[in-house]
Parts: sequence; structure tokens; C-alpha cells
Amino acid sequence: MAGYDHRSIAEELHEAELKAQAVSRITGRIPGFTLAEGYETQALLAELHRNRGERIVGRKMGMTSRPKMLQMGVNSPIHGFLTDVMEVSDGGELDLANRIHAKVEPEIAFFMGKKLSGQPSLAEAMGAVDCVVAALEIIDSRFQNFDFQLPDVVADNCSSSAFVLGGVRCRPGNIDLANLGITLETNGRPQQFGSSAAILGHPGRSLVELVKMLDAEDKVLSPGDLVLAGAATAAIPLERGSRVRGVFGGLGKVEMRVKA
Ligand code: 0L1
Ligand code: MG
Repeated sequence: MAGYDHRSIAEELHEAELKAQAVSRITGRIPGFTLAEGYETQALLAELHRNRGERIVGRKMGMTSRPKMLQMGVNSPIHGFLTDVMEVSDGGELDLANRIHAKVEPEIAFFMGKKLSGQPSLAEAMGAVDCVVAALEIIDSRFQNFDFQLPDVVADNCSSSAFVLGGVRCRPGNIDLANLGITLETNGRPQQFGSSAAILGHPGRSLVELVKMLDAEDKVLSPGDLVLAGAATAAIPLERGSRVRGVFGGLGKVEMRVKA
């Protein structure tokens, strides 16, 4: 490929993350940059994270709500990887000094109990889940002003930055995920109201779509893997010194503080 290679793009995105300095979108510089190249670049980015000693602990889904899909003109979600260093403990502190323009969104998370592969039904996917957990995802696009097209955001690991998991681990059979009410609060005030139904109608469908996409790459989900299924509300920008809390009907709450 004349003029650029995927490794140098992955290195540029990794450096943008490490230095918390945004870069311009790749498709603005390389108009032919495709979605497949975005995933190829993401795999190289994952390798750079592993080379720093990080452990891949699971996957995250993005673009799982109709409004986000319409906004990007796509009809399928995207996926990225999660590493152990991205986890902030429940009630713990997030430092914006290491981030560019971070936002937070409430998500449903799954821990897998069994291997899941191929083209599962919703029932088969949920049958492979060990437990469901309330989560917050912190996204921080490495592109200036969150200005990207789909291949860019995929290369940039779907804007992944950090995540927080709540303390309640619920068996999937003990909760109705079809319409779970979710509120995102800052400093004790509700900012966003949503429902688990915003995640492809049911967060389990996000799991199904993830496994189908992984199958196309000859990959599977394994027991112990974490999956962030997608956002239940719009993401909101984080501010220094604020307290953020997600309240999930039946799944308890999950919270974090932003360093002042
Ligand atoms: O988690 C997400 O849905 C993020 C996907 C990427 C889009 C964004 O950064 O808003
Ligand atoms: Mg998300």
C-alpha cells in the first residue's frame, strides 16, 4: 500500500492515547481507508497494548443503538478490545490528565460462563453468560472533536478508554434485560434516562452480533471473558471533580469519581 502502513497508524493512535493528544482522522488523510483496514489496525493496536504488559480481558461493542447507527449511516455494530489496565474499581477515581475529552455512558456487561461461537440464537447466547453486571464505559476518541468515520473509530479501538463494573453479579435467569431502566447521574443529579432496550432491543442481541463478527475472524468468546454490550443512553462529557453514578433497576449501581 503506497504511502502508509497499518502498523504506523496503530503506533500513531497508541501514542495519541499515551500522550493524550488528539490526531486528525485517518480517512481524512487516506480516503480509501476501509473498515477491514480499521480492524487490521485495531489488531496491531492490541499487540502494542500487550507489548506494554496489558492483558486482554474481553470485548466491547459500540454503535449498538439506532440513533448512533443512523448518525454513522451503518446498520451493524462494531467491536473493540478491553484490557485489565482499563478497569477502574467501583467507587474509584479516574484521572482526566491522561485523557483527551473523555465521556461516560452506562452499559450492561456480561461475564461469560461458557465458550460461545458461531451463529448463536439469543437464548443460546444468554445461556452461555455466567453473570450480568452494571457498568460505566469511559470513551475517549483519539480523534480531534470525536470527528471520525467508521474505519477510523474501529482502528482507534472504538474509542475505548476505561470501564467500571458494579458490585452486583446477577445470573441472567434472575433479571429481565428486555427493558431495564437505567439512570446516569452526576453529582447526585439525573442526567440521562435510558433502557437496556436501547442496546439492539436487548443487550443479549449485542452478544449475538459480537459472536457472529468474531466467527467471521475465526474467533470465539471463552469462559471468563468480559463483554460490554453497548450504551443505554447518550454519553456525557466528564468534568474534573464530579461524581458519576449509574443506577440500574435490579442490577444495583456503579460509580466513580473524577479527579479534581
Ligand atoms: O462505546 C461506544 O459506543 C463508542 C463507539 C465509538 C463511537 C464514539 O466514540 O462515540
Ligand atoms: Mg460504549
